[in-house]
Amino acid sequence: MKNESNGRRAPPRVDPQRRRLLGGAGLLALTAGPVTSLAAQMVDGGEGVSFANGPRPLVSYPQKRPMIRVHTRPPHLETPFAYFDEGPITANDAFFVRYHLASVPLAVDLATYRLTVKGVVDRPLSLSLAELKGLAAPVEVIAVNQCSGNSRGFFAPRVFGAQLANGAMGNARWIGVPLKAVLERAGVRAGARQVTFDGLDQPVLDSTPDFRKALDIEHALSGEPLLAWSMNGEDLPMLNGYPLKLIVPGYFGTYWVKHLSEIEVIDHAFEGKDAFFMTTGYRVPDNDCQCVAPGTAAAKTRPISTLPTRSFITSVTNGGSVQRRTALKGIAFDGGSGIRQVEVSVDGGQRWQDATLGADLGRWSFREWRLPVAFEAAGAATLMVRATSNAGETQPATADWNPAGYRRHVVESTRVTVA
Ligand SMILES: Nc1nc2c(c(=O)[nH]1)N[C@H]1C(S)=C(S)[C@@H](COP(=O)(O)O)O[C@H]1N2
Ligand SMILES: [Mo]
Repeated sequence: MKNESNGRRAPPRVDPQRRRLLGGAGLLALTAGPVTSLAAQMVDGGEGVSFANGPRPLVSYPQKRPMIRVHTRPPHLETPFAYFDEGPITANDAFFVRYHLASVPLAVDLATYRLTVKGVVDRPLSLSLAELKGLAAPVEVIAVNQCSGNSRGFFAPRVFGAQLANGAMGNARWIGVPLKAVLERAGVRAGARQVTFDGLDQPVLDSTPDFRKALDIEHALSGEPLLAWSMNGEDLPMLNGYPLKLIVPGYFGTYWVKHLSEIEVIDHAFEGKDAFFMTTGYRVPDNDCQCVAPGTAAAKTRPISTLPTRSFITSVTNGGSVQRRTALKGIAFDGGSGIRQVEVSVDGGQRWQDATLGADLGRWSFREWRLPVAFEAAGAATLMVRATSNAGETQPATADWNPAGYRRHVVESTRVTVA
């Protein structure tokens, strides 16, 4: 993208009366005009040509600015990277969208919507959204939702799956009630082992597994997971899980079940056809690095869990240009210890300088960083950024590999031209 301000152009506006109701036609509509011209600019800037599949078009969906189309059925939208330079909170209309099942809710009627809680509990519950909101004092958390496959398109050798760049992540302020409070109201019985979560979206064919996730009972009762109805001070956008979403701070987005409608406490490890996204999908090699030699399979796997430490430059993207003296800016995050240090190199990794960290929005949040830099000469330069968490975890210089293309966390390089 040539100009940062282009990223804010022509956000598709939604008629407020349709906020909770996405017409089928609207959902599938690809608009011409501003979106198309913005797409042309993105291709110029390099973001659209990162992958062998060629340029990735921008599309318009209700409640969203132009987003990168990964696929349409079900909707899978990536955030254009330039949007991350607006600050450490990702706007609702810029937040990425991921679904697995083609039958996604286009409307939810709060008059009939219920969250049910069942299984090995003393008192099964059926709660309206209003009843849920009144069940306990609301809590607020700022946390990163990142897809396991974020940045998969950069894996070498390439792997199957959506060829994502770095925009399948976002950071928002969530308000809801602790999952723990809801489970305690239902009364978890002795012998409970896991808690499963299901949303309103459905497979089209009976033979397709439903999208359901499970957390261990200790994690579910830890006080960290939240049942949230508010995102950055507004109702959740429909495509991000209206009216209720499970927030699992520090964990990959796959656990953050959208349109949450059913919670079941079970006395065994989740299994069966509808456990597919726990027992087959979203698994990583069961070893310390969660990685294997490129091209090989893991002997043993386990469910993916927490976010590794990552950092990005947001003020300039790959293929962009910078002045001889410029202020670099970006974001860093980890799986919940918080960011201790961010280092930046403007000479391809030979020398590193400490960046200044921005406001601390909590240990689950993006942490902004800034650094004024001076280049010795005009021409090509490689910028790098490396974060270290409070837990002492830093980013590797070379990428590790796993067959599903999950958890990319290598030090990223941004190639720029110094004017
Ligand atoms: N109901 C439902 N919830 C879901 C999914 C889904 O397919 N259905 N996908 C999960 C995955 S893999 C991700 S990465 C996040 C994406 O959240 P978002 O679409 O709000 O950005 O939603 C999660 N929750
Ligand atoms: Mo995901």
